[in-house]
Parts: sequence; structure tokens; C-alpha cells
Amino acid sequence: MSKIFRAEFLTTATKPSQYPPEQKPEFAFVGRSNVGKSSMINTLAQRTKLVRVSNTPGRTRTLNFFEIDLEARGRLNRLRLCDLPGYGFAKVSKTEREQWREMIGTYLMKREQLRAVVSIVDAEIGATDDDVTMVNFLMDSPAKILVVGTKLDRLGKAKRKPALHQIAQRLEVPKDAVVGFSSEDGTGRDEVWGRLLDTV
Ligand SMILES: Nc1nc2c(ncn2[C@@H]2O[C@H](COP(=O)(O)OP(=O)(O)OP(=O)(O)O)[C@@H](O)[C@H]2O)c(=O)[nH]1
Ligand SMILES: [Mg+2]
Repeated sequence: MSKIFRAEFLTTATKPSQYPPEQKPEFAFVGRSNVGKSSMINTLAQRTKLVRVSNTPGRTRTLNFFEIDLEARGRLNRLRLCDLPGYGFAKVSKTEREQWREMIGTYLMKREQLRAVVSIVDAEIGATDDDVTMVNFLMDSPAKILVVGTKLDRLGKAKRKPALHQIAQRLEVPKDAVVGFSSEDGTGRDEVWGRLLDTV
């Protein structure tokens, strides 16, 4: 079990000179627009409004850094989370898409303290071509990849495991590498924290 002592917004960034300094273990959250990245951060941090959640896809446009004090495994862990803008959102220009690629690519490949990247997939929709591209891209990063199937609450109990297995198959990762999650009811929260802490 984990307990949050503090959860705070730190800063917004689009380029490395704006990233928060200091070598604290960091985790980033990537996925399609509207998949539930910001919601997952709120759920992990046990805050309802740490990050803005929206029904409008493409809400998060910059890198947003948060700092969390988490008591787990008999110690206090000072960690950072980075919420990234989503991909696969149709309503952006080519220039914006290029800027996105540059901003995300630079962060994911160059951020030294980045321990793990949580690749978030909609469990109801399954892994898309864009999700496959992202996971393949992450294979070149030194950070660990954690695949999470979210919005699990939208699937009936019997459909959950098969949906997660299908995601694993499509992304070509082992079955047990995909964790089920729901920001709606908190399913998977401890499991995700556990796997993230394993990388620290
Ligand atoms: N049922 C259900 N809805 C969810 C879950 N997670 C997120 N949502 C909903 O999905 C929508 C998008 O959530 P966000 O967390 O803003 O998604 P995002 O990935 O940060 O979106 P962008 O910042 O636009 O890329 C919101 O309406 C959320 O309430 C979940 O686990 N279950
Ligand atoms: Mg968001």
C-alpha cells in the first residue's frame, strides 16, 4: 500500500532548458489524445484536480511536471511525473505535429532521470497503429516501458483479461507486462505504483 504525502504541480516545459532540474526519479505518461493520461496521474496522486482532465481531445499541449511524495516500501519516495500531450489527434496542422514530435522525442530520449514511461492504451478500443509506433519508438529509450490498459471499468468483468492480452499481443510484449487500470474506480493503482517503484 502506498500513501501520498504531497502532490504538487511544478512547471510546464516545451524544451530541455525549461525542464525542472535535480535528479529525482521521473515517470512519463504517453498515449492517444483523450486516452486518460491526465486522469491516471490524478488517480495515482489521489488528487481530483492536480491535472486538468477534459472531454476535448488535445487538451494537454506541453510537458507538465508534477512532484509527488509517496510513502511506500518503508520509505519516503520523492518522485516526479510528467504528463505529455497525446498523439493521434486529427485536428492539428502538420507544423504542430512536427513540433509535437520534436518536443516529445527530445524529452523521451534525452531525459536522464526518466526511469519509466507508462504507455497508456484504451482497453475498450485496444492498441492502435499509433500505439504500436510509440512502443516501438520507446524500445530505443533507456527508460523501462510499462503498458497500461485503462478505462477498464467500461468493460464487463469477463472481457477485461482478454482485452489486456490482446493489447500485449498487438504491442508484442509479454502478457503479464500489461496492467489493467481504471481512473474511475482505482483498479490497478497499487499495481502501477509497484511496477514504477521497481524501476527506482
Ligand atoms: N470511464 C472512464 N473514463 C475515463 C478514465 N480515464 C479517463 N477517462 C475520461 O476520458 C476523458 C479524457 O481524459 P484525460 O485524462 O483528460 O485524457 P488525456 O489522455 O489526458 O487527454 P489529452 O490531454 O487530450 O491528450 C475524460 O472525459 C475522462 O473523464 C477511466 O479510467 N474510465
Ligand atoms: Mg491530458
